[in-house]
Amino acid sequence: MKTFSVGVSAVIPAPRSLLATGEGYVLTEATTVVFTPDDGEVARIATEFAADLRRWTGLAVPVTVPAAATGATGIRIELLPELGLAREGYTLDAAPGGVILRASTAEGLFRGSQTLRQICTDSAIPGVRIADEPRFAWRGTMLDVARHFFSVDDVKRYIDEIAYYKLNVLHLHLSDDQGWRVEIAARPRLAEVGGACEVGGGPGGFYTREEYADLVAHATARYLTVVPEIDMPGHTNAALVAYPEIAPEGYLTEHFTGTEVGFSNFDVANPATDEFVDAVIGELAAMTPGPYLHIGGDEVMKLTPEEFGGFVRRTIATVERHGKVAIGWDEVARAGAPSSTVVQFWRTHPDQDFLAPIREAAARGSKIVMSPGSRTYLDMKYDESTELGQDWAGLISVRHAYEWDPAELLGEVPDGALLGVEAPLWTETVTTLAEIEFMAFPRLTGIAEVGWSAASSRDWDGYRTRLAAHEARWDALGISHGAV
Ligand code: TNX
Repeated sequence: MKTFSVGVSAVIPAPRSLLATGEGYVLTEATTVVFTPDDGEVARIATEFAADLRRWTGLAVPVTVPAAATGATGIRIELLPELGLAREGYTLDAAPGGVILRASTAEGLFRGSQTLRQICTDSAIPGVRIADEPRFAWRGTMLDVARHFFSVDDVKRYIDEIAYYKLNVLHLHLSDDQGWRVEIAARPRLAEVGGACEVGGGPGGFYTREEYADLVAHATARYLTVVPEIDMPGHTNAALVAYPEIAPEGYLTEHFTGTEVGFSNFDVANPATDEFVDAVIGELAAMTPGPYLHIGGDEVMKLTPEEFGGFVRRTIATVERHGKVAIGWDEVARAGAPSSTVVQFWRTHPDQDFLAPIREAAARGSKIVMSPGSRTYLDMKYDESTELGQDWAGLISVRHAYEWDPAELLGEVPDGALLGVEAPLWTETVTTLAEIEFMAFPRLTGIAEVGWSAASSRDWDGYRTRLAAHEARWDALGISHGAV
């Protein structure tokens, strides 16, 4: 993607500290990108940044390691573990004599290189001193590829767009009533049959194992962890159409193109269901380099609490047996999920009835991801005039998505229990990449800042001013977006 400067005073998410120092580093034909040490990841980050700069400025921007770069002038990218910066932290200094980006991990360098991309103009890198690190470890977005299917290329482009805002988790909702979206070799009918449907009756689709691996690699290269979700035991109509033997007795197995929820579930008393779950989770775990596997668990309406709880606990044990950490929608907190399970809060805000079990889970040791429907749901309409989207969790203006605090909402929990924030985009009404972008930007930008920036630094008026520069960039790059 082409670089487009938003200016030194418009970085989103706002850095921990940023001091504009005036005169900056002027880009010339002599400008080089120098990286150290001579390490594969550092080289890749330096090379990609230089390529971006080249596209943007038309300058040659050679990339070298220091030994080869005698007399080189320009941009230094330095991995210095001994600095002891936070995992994703970095420092950035730009002055007439040159630019230095430093971090203690390659991930920190990558995050810092996004700041550099934001502030760099076609002729200079403005004078600045930045010291930055995130507030929360989990800054995510979820894309529902089940209600409508999106191609690998579309998802890759979206990944590029969100990495620019230092998001680090892409949660893929890979299965629902309308479609199953990833090939599982041990259960081939899931993708072949379960994948051939979507909301509204379109053809659907699925990612082959190779395509899924390609998608994950694209995300990993941008330091985004892919968290795959297989939603169980409800939201499972597509799986049941493919494998009717694990449906409850009398269940009518037919493709579903509507948008109602709560009508489907596995036959949780059938041993074949546990075998099915083990096969799916085992294969998906082996295909997924990240530590997490999402088991869904939401909106199960036809099972008793005992049936639901038993299934959830067995499924979490299966996830753990395959070496992953389980995460589930907040219903799992009431189902006796062990403290190793991450709980994702999704209810409207503030709903104390739903928050109490989340706080109790946190008190028992579970980590919490906050996705309050009334703040983070990117499928909610901006206002009454928004054509796309729903409104069951309320209307969510750009300001409303920005002006809230996850710690304040969650309330008293042990230190470290709040892992971070995630903005889900359900796609019942969303059918194209342009529509994804329209619903995500600029609300997801605000969630990125909620997750990254210090609570004390957040202020709507300042944020809104910074956002204007990003809107201009989206317009220049053809990224669609809502209005502030
Ligand atoms: C609720 S939030 C759901 C999804 C829908 C969404 C629409 C959650 C865990 N479940 O199945 O797509 O509302 O906004």
